[in-house]
Amino acid sequence: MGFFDLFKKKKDSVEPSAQPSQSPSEVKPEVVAQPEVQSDVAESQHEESAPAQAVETQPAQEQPSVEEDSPQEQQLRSEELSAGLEKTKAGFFSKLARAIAGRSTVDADVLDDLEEVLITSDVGVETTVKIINRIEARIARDKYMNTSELNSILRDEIASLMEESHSSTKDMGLEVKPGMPYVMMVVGVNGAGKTTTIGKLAAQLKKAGRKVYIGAADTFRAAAIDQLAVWADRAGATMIRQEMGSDPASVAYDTLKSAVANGADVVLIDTAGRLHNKIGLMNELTKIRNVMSKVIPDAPHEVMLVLDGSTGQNAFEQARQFTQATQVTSLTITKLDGTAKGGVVIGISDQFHIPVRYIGIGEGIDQLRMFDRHDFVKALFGEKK
Ligand SMILES: Nc1nc2c(ncn2[C@@H]2O[C@H](COP(=O)(O)OP(=O)(O)OP(=O)(O)O)[C@@H](O)[C@H]2O)c(=O)[nH]1
Ligand SMILES: [Mg+2]
Repeated sequence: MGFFDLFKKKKDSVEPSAQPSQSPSEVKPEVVAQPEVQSDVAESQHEESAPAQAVETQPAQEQPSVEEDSPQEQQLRSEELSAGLEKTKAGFFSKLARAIAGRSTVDADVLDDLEEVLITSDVGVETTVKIINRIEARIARDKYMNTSELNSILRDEIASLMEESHSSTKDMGLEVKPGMPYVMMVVGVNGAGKTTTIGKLAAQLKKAGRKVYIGAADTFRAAAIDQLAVWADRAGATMIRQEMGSDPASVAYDTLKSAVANGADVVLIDTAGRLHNKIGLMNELTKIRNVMSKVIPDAPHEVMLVLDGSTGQNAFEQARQFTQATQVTSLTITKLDGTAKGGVVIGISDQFHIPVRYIGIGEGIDQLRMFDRHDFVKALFGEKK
């Protein structure tokens, strides 16, 4: 099957919903102030901080753990992924099809055009050069490559450039251990999709039977806290908040204390994206981390940077800045549903050597996918023939 056939083979079964089935703004959170159990890990400096107000958005009812999807569910998920990446796929393949039209062998001209296709698909210059070099090496070895083989070779090379992101699909890939909550701090610029991603992730963890606590450490705007409360409510997670303007580190501290005292499995900490310079960002993130490690010595277990995939090259720049400001251990690339710039996933994963944990393919609560490099190339290129 050639590129044209692949490109023509349109997915018609599942379309990504542009709107969430129920927008967070339509849901009124049921806020029940409930005093948290105090644990004895409190440090004196924090005891004077404003008392945490726990928002129990839904009775914490344990649900049976969901292990693996059925083959039908897997099929549906891969169709949804394919539909979510439709714009990237269409952009890439139409350019690629144009680049190889009327040519049978992969020669220098085809490689030049392929280079341009990859760069204009936001894969990034460094990663593009790497891909081209690998293909050149294969041609040098095999002496000849026809253009119909290029598809399969590109797929293999692209998959091998990306980091493996999960060792298991259990608990959305997080290594949740009994006895101590798994703590994830979520960072990223304003509007990248941090709060939405936390809401979606909390919902999926809850579905897998986990007790989830969310810390509203983005204290810049009251609306930010309220938005998170709506997501926590929908997900069935407990949110710990303080007033707007309070110290984010203090909120993070209160959240961890409550989570430990109440036997939570996972803690997700939302942070603000509105920090005007790198020093300010670094100081704030360092402060939050230090305070958390006073409650759980190895917390945070994960610092996840959320990047808006539709910003293309800008997402690379944000990754650069955040990796300089703090130790980032995983990535989520959001908004891949509305953009043809999905190639950023390939370049960012390769250049920063940070695994992409999740991708966002819509605003809906279930439109966060665990990233799997093989599923990703399959969704972009279609099944291997
Ligand atoms: N289409 C689409 N929209 C998304 C996705 N993820 C987030 N969004 C939208 O992006 C917008 C910003 O998302 P937020 O979660 O508020 O972003 P944030 O990083 O928390 O922003 P601040 O709190 O302002 O720092 C919202 O309108 C979300 O619905 C996605 O995967 N696809
Ligand atoms: Mg937010």
